Amino acid sequence: MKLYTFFRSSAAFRVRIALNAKGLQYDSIPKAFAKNEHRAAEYLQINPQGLIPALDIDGAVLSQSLAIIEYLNETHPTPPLLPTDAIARAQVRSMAQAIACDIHPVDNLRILNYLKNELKQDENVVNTWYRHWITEGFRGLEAQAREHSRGSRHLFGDTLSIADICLVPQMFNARRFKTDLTSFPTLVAISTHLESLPAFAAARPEVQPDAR
Ligand SMILES: N[C@@H](CCC(=O)N[C@@H](CS)C(=O)NCC(=O)O)C(=O)O
Repeated sequence: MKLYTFFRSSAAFRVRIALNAKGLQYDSIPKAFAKNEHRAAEYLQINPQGLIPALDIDGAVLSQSLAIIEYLNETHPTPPLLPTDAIARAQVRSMAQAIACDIHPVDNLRILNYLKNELKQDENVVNTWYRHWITEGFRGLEAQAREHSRGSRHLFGDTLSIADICLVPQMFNARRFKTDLTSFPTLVAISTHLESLPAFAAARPEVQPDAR
């Protein structure tokens, strides 16, 4: 398998965690955002959405991190990343999507670039925007975590899920942009535990080959 990735891409970070959790080997093909390699014609032929990540499985290319992770989960069921109970499964997806569909898209690089370059907003405004949407999203997620987490080690119950896989990269971004996390002690505790697990540690941006 070939993963089109960028060390700081949080959507690629999610897929790296899932691949590691499933014990799957893959080759990293970095695409540098600073050089706009994710918008180059060569990459658009691979992933017409022009976003990172994409996963090439023997010539079949998948895009969208949650679609990729669900594919990996279906084809490599151990360890499971979704509960068997349908209600629980929907609750896990709700938490994963609160991050992947509500927080992450409005803080994406192309949005920040549009604010900066087209709307002429300065760095202070852009960073305030960034933190605002994390804070908004984390507020609801903290309440869901308090309800569903058992022991503040995972977002749902006491096993790994796609919600955990979305949380750690988002927490990484929150810290990078110096978001005040004092209102989110459950999320911080869960993320701290998850970050200590080998699958998460090996997926961290700073240890990726293209980070050096
Ligand atoms: N919903 C997509 C989001 C993918 C995405 O936005 N990736 C970011 C990096 S985390 C990207 O490629 N950004 C490039 C840009 O905004 O120009 C997914 O989950 O895969």
